[in-house]
Formats: sequence, C-alpha cells, structure tokens
Amino acid sequence: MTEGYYKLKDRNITVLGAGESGMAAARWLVSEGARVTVSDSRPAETWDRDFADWCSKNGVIIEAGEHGRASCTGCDIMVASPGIPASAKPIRMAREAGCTVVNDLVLAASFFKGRIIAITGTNGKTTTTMLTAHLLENAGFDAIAAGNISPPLFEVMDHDVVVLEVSSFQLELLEKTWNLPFRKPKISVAVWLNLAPDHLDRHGNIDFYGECKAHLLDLQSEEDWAVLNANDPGISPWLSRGRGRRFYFGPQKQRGAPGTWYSAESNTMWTDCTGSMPEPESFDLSSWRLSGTHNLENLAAAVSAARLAGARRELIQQALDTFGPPSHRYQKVLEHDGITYIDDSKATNAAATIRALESAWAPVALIAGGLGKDEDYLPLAAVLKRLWDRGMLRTVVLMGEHGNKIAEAVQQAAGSAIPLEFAGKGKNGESVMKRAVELCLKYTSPGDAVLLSPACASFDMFNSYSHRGDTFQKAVKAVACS
Ligand code: UMA
Repeated sequence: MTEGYYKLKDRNITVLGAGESGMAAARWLVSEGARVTVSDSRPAETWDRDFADWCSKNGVIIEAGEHGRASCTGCDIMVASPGIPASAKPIRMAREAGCTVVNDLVLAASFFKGRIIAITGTNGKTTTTMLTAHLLENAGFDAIAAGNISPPLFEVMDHDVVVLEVSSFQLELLEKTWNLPFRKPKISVAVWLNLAPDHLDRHGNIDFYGECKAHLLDLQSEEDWAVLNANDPGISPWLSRGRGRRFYFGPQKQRGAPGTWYSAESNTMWTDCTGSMPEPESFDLSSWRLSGTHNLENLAAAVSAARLAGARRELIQQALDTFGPPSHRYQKVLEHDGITYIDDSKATNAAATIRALESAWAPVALIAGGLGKDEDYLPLAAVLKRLWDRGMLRTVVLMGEHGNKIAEAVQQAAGSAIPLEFAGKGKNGESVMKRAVELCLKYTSPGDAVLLSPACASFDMFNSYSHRGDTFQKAVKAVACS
C-alpha cells in the first residue's frame, strides 16, 4: 500500500482501454487494493489472453465489446488510456456523472515516489528520452526510460529516476488548475523540445495541442527545472508557463540565463548551470554518432536534463561516446555504389521531415506519403523547393493514401520543376516500398542519398512506423544490392 497518498483501497476504478497502458494500470491498481473494471470496445477474444486470465483470477471485471453506462458513471475514478480522446463518449459520460477522469500516466506520476524527468515535444522525444536515460544510467543512477516510449510508468514504479517520454495524448485530460484528489505529480525536470503541427485530427488545432503539452509545466514548482528550446517558434507562447526555473538550449547561449549551447563546426557543447559561469563546462562531440542538426538539439536537451538531475560532467562525456542511434530515426541503413540510404520512418509529420531535409549533406531522393493528419504540406513543399533550387533534391517519390496531398503542395510551390513519382498505395506495402526505392534510383547518382521520411503516419499500408522502416530497409537491401 502506498502510505500517505490518496487511498485507492476499495475505490471503484474503471480502466478505459485494455492496451498496454490499461493493462499496466489495472495490475498496479489491484496491487493497491482497488476494485477494478477494465472496459474495452474490442471483443473479448482480441484481448491479451494472459491479461484476461489474470483479471479473472484477481476479481477484475472485464467489459468487452462496449463501454456500458454503469462502468462509466458508477466509478470513483476513470483511468483513460492515451489513445482514447477526451471527446469520446465514455469519458464524457463519466465526467457528466461527476467521476474523476485521469490519464494513466498522470495517475501513475501522482503515486510515483522517485524523481521524474519528463520529455515532451513534437519531434525528437524518443531519442532524447533514450539518451537522457542512457546518460543517467551511466552516471550511476537507477534510471529507466518509460511512458509513451513504453513501458508505461505503472510498470516501473520501483525505480529511483524515471525518464518519461510524454505525449500530448497523455496530458490531454489535465486542466491548468490541478483539481484532482491525488497528490500533484512533481516533474523535477521538464524538457520541451519543439512544437509543430501533428495530431491535429485529434486535437483540432495547434493551440490546443500545445496547451496539452504545456500542462507538463503546470506540474512544476520553484525548485524544478523547465528545459526549453530557445529557438523553436512553436513553443514561444508557453515559454513563461509554470513555476519551474528556466534553462534554455540551442545553438547560441542565451545571455544571462542557465543553458546548454553548441557549435557543430568545433564539435563542442557547453553547459552553464547558473547563467553566470565564467568558464562553462564543455563536452567534446567528436565521437557523437547521430547525424543531423536536429540530433544536436536532442543531445543538448538530454545533456541539460542529465546535468540538472545531478549527473557528473565526466560521466556524461563518457556516456555520449557510447550512445548508438535508435532505429528508424534518421538511421543510416547502408551505403552502396556511392548512394547512402537513410531510414527516417519515424518522421510521421511534416515538421519531422523538414528537420530531416534540413540535415541533408548530399542531394536527396525523398520517399514520402502515407496516412496524413490533416496537415498543411505547403511548408514542407517550400523546403523541397529551396533544396531543388540549390541542387540538393533529385526527386520526390510519393506513396500511400495522402501522397497526392503532398504532390499537390509541391506543385503549388514549385510548379512542375520537381520530378514527382507515385509508387502506389494500399495494403501491399512491401511491393510499394520496393517500387519507391527503384524509382529513387532512376534519379540518383554516386554521392546522393535516398531518404525515407514520410511526413505521414503509416497505418494505411503498414502496422506501424517501425514496420514501415523495416520494410524500407528490406527493400533497400533487395534493390540496391541486386
Ligand atoms: N479503445 C477503447 N475505446 C475507444 C478507443 C480505444 O476501448 O473508444 C481501446 C482499444 O481497443 C485498445 C486500447 O483502447 O485496446 C488502446 O489504448 P491506447 O491506444 O491508449 O494504446 P496503448 O496500447 O495503451 O498504448 C499507449 C500509447 N498509445 C497511444 O497513445 C495511442 C502508446 O504510444 C504507449 O507506448 C503506451 O500507451 C505505453 O505508455 C504509442 C503512440 O502511438 C507508441 N503514441 C502516439 C505517438 O507517439 O505519436 C502519441
């Protein structure tokens, strides 16, 4: 039992969603003595069998195939999975009936006894989370990465430090004023990397999307740190939000403020934890293995978070040299006949693809398209036009449900100058991807790069972005080496 906290024993709790986060929440709530119902719109035969068995052995009520009125309105607390929007009927019913409704991550954070470092933003969250956890582990902390990156926080409640990747979905149900009966979570270090249009199909507009992320800063007090990207126009409306101390990162030092800054030319990063250090701490980046300027930003954020959490400079330096690039995030697949193939399948919105293109060191053949998120692709098209004008773009090969929307934007920005190709759409992702790689090779020559950076979700053709990336890597090996 978690002493000194809101008592969960004998509370009626409905867990909405029997996915990864719902299952973890149910298991932890039962260990605290709560009376739990798990409700999922999927039929029972599609549930995780071990979990369903565990439910029946532990007195957990299963509601499969629908969300009944009783389970939504008769509970003390509803714990909603992040994939279920605030506007969904069961959440509305629970709120109207006066039940407390909370996302699983926020509930877990309220009961977590260790220190939380939380990383949010539109792009770069996973890399920064993994890197921060890596830096802290190497510095001797009992630290683990969790949250949106998986596992859910409820599965790692016994660690001293948790580095949480936090999505807007996981903060959506929070309000600016903490009005929940639990202890308010304490976010020792909150990192906000950037904000660009994404998930607009769920949040409606970027202001609400940003507002969801800003909730993280509301969970800080004067002794905590808000680590903010000094150069991202997207987050600027929220720069003074919350009570945490400000710490900035970016390519330049912010005068008089604590921060981390870097120079790609001299392979050096500096950190000044006070804002007035005559000689800031420096880090040698010559062994840093992740390419792209966006990864320097991610590194600066992670070094800031690890340093503020208490990791020693020398141990951070050692750990920097051993961090390997995560899969499908601007990952170099191979170089063959002078052409470099890069898998950036995790770029599921236009801003992420723009960041990948801005890191281009060689002329690029871009593969893009998939399931769009109601985004405006004109900013992406403008970047493509700029690259084309500088001789840094060979072609754009489109695929998937909304590849045509990207094509329309490119034509609007550049007329018919940029060669566009269509590799196809539909469920046969493997052959479409192979065709896309073949089409790129029509336009490339030694010294060029083929970049998969789709600017869209993958679900129209693949099971996930990692499935899409794996398919690309397979196609590259088959086509390039044949
Ligand atoms: N469901 C209902 N009723 C509904 C809608 C859905 O019962 O009205 C059920 C579904 O049938 C399903 C469950 O809810 O069984 C799904 O819950 P979920 O979508 O929240 O998925 P989880 O498996 O719990 O995974 C969640 C995160 N998913 C989402 O945010 C969509 C995972 O992030 C996260 O890794 C996991 O918790 C552990 O914390 C994934 C993700 O795509 C990777 N995140 C988005 C992103 O990164 O862009 C934000």
